[in-house]
Amino acid sequence: MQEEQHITSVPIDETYDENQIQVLEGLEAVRKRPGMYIGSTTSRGLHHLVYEIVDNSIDEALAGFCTEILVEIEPDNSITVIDNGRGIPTGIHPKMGIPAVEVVFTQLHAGGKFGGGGYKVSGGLHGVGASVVNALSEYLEVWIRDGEHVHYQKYERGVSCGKLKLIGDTTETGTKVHFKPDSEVFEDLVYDYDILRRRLREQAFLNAGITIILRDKREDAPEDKKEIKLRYDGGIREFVEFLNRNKEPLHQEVIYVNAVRETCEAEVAMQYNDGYSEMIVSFANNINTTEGGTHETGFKSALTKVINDYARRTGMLKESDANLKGEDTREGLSCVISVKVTEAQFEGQTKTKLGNSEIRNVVEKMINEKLTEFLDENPSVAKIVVDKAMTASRAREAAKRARENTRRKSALESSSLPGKLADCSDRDNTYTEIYIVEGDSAGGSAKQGRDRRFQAILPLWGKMLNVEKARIDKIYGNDKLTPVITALGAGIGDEFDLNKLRYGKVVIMADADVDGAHIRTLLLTFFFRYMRPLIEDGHVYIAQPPLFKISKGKTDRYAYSDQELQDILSEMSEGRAPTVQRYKGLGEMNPEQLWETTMNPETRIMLRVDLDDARQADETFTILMGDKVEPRRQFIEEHGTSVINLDI
Ligand code: TSJ
Repeated sequence: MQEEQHITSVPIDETYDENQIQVLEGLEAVRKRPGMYIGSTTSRGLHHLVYEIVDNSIDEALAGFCTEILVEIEPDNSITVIDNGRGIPTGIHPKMGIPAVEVVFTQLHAGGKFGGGGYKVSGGLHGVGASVVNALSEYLEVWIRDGEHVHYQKYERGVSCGKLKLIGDTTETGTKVHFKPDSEVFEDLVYDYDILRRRLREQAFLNAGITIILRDKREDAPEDKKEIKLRYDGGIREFVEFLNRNKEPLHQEVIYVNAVRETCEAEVAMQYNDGYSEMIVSFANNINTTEGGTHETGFKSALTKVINDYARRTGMLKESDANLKGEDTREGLSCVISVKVTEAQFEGQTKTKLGNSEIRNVVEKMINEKLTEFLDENPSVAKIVVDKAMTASRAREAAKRARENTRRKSALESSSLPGKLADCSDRDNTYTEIYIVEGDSAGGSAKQGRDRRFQAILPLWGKMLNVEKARIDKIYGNDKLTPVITALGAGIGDEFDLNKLRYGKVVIMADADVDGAHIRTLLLTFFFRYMRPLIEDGHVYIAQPPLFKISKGKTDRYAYSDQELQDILSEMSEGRAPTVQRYKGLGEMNPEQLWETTMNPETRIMLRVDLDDARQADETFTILMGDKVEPRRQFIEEHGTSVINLDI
C-alpha cells in the first residue's frame, strides 16, 4: 500500500467555489424531495438506488469494456457494486476543475457526459444516477482501478470527506462503489434478494453475454439465495423461454427477429403458449416501458397484418371470414420487445411510454418482412399460430353473442348495482372510493366505520373462479367477479371504458393471511387481464391494515410491520410494559379502529398497484391455478403456504 497522496492541486479560480455552491444546492434539492429523483422513499426507492449504480456498469459493458458485474448485499444492508470496466475517469474535468469522478458523484444529471461516441443506451430511472444515490446515502465510497493506481474517495450524504486519493497500485481496471442508504431518507432499509434478482435477471436477459452476480452476505440468507450468477447468451430469446417457464409452449423454437438502423436497433422474441393471456414486455434503452409506446404499437399492428395476410394467402381464412382482430393474434403470446434509440423520448404518467415516432415504422417494417419470411419458412409453426388466433376469434364471437343474449336481464347493467354494495352518497369519481372487502364480518365493520359520503363497500362472497382457464365469457357468470364489474360500472375487456368508472380509487382490503393473499392475487390478475387501464391509470390500491395494536394506559398505537412493532416497543420501553395484540384478520377490529388505521385518508397507508405488481400477481396466479404441479410445489416451498408477497 502506498502512502496516501493527493493527486489534485486546489484550483485557484473562482469556479471551484461556484461548483461547491452548485453541489450543495443540488444535494439539498435531492434530499428535500427524494421522490422526485428516485420515485419514492419506500422499499421501491431503496432498490432503485442499486439499479442506478448498476446501470452505469451496464453502460460500460455496452460500450464493450466490461464483462462482469458483482452486486453484494452486505451484512448491514449496505451495497457493493464492482465491475471490471475501464474505471470512472479520474482526470481533472476541464470545466469543473475537479476529478471527473467527483463530478459524476456530485453534479446532478452528470451521467453519460464523458462517453465519447456511441449512445447511452442504459438509463437509470429518470436518468439521474450516481449523484442522487450519493446524496441519499449515509456514506458512499468509490475505488477506481485504472491499471496502475487505486483511487479512493468517500462522501457522507453527498458531501466529500476529502479529495480523491491514491491508495495503492494495481494492474487491473474497474470500479467499485460501496454505499449505505440513509436511514433519514428511507422508510425501509432492508434489501430483498428476490426483488434485486428479478431486476438484475431482466438486465442480464436484455444484455446478452454480460455476467451479473448477485451475492447476499447477510447472516440469515437462506442457502439457495446466497448467490446467483446471471448470464444469458441467448438474450431476449431466453427471456421469452423464462416468461413461459410455467406454461405449455405451442412450438419449440422461440421466434426471433431484429433490425439495425442508423439511429436505432430493434429486436423481438416471441413464443405462443396454450394459455389465454397476453404477455408483452417491452423495453426502450433497457428501461421497462410498462406504459407501452410506439415500439409496441408498431409490433401489434404488424403482427395483426402478417397473420391475417398469411391466413388469407394459405386459405386458412376463407373469403367470407372476417379478419382476425389484433387481440386474437395475441392470445397466449409471450413476447419481449427491446429497442435501443439514440434519443429516447419517454412520455406518460410514469415516463415509461416510448414516444419516438420513427420507431413505430422500424418495428412495423421489421415484423412485416421478417415474420412473414419466418412463417413461410416454418409452415408447421405458422399453422399452430394461425389456428390459435382463429380459435381465439371464434371464442370472442361466441362470448359476444352470449353477452348480448344475457345483457338485457343481466346484473351487468349499471342500473342494477349488486345487492351487497353499500354505495357512497357522492357521485364525483375524482374523490370517491370503493373498498372490495373479503368476508362478511370485515364488510360489516367497514360499512359502519367508513365515511359514507365518498366510500363505498363491496363485500365479496362466493367461490373463486379460475381466471386462467376461463375465457372472458365465463367471467360473466361468476358470482365473485360480476359484482365487481357491475359496481365499477366501466365494463371489461375491449369494452372497458375508464370514463364510466364510478369510483376514483379501487381499494382491495383483505386479511394478511393465505385467503387474503389469494383474493388479492385473484383480483389483481383479473384487473390485469380484463381491466388493464384501471391499473395503468393508477386507480388500484391495496389497503394496509395494521398487524399489531400496542396499548399502554389510555394510548393505543398501531404497527404495520414487525420492524415498526419493535420501534414502538422500544419507544414505549419506560415504565409498565405495554400489551400487544396481534390482529389475525380485519374482523377483529371494531368499526372505529378500522376507520382510524386503514380507511381514514388522513392516517391510512395504502399501496398503489402498478402494472408490474399486477403482472407479478398474474404470474403467481398462473402458478397457483395452472396445470403444472412442479412450479406450484416449488412456489409453495419458496413462499410458504401463508405468504404470497405482492408488496414490492
Ligand atoms: F454510478 C457510478 F458512477 F457510481 C458507477 C460507475 C458505479 C459503478 C459500480 C461503476 C461505474 C462505471 C463507470 N463503471 N465503468 C464506468 N465507466 C466510465 O465512467 C467511463 C470510463 C472511461 C470512459 C472513456 O471515455 O474513456 C468513459 C466512461 C463513461
